Amino acid sequence: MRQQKIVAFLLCAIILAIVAVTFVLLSKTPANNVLLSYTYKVVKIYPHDQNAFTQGLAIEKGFLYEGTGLWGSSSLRRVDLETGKILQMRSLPYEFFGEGITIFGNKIIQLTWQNQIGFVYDKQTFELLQNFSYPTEGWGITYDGKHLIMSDGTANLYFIDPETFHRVGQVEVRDGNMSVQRLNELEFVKGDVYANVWGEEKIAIINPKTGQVKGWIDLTGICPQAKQNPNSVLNGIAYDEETDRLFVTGKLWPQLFEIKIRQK
Ligand SMILES: [Ca+2]
Repeated sequence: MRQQKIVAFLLCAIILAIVAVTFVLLSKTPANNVLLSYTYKVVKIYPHDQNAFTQGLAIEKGFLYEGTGLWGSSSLRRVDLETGKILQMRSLPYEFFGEGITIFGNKIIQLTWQNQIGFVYDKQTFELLQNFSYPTEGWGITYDGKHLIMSDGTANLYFIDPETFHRVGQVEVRDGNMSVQRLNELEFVKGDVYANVWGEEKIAIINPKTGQVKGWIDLTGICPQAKQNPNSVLNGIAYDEETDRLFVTGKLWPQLFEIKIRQK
């Protein structure tokens, strides 16, 4: 009888220990998260205008669309992917510092940095169709098929109705419990938002529903020819849904890269 009690006591102790260890492990693991690390393989290198201060990048039917920044040299461009040749360009007035761009149907949307004004253009002619305003800075923008998704240099992503330009939601982007600041150029890729983080050679892969970072793409050293200029940083992601190709470039980079990502 005494032996049975000891065995029962030991069993209870073991079960309690297992429960306690499981609880500790779970409490240290961010919600539903296995953070994935990716590296890259360059598939092809294309020429890129090394005077383009790239702030927004998109691709459709083999044409690159690029928004550039700086006062006095901000522009919207249609670029031939293979040659890097500028096929069409619209310059912004001097007082506007261009930021992210995205394609929405037969329109192109372009943000400005501190002007709090976005521009809507006809995709073919680059004719200015309308302006809209927003209450923060403008950094990156992409389109998920339903909403425009915008960054403003903080850890927030804002969801915007593409017809009314009203904000209809926002999420804070977090890596585990840490908020991820300085979100910059964006791209919607197969249900996720890819985001450049300003000043870093890595891209966050974000679940736009929760804001949780699912993984990081480490692009360290991808452009050895980048100018020795602190402003010449990775910024520009374009995904071609039709051909499942991913492109990246940077501000003032002489090259644009088609990459495949793979888990480390
Ligand atoms: Ca983009």
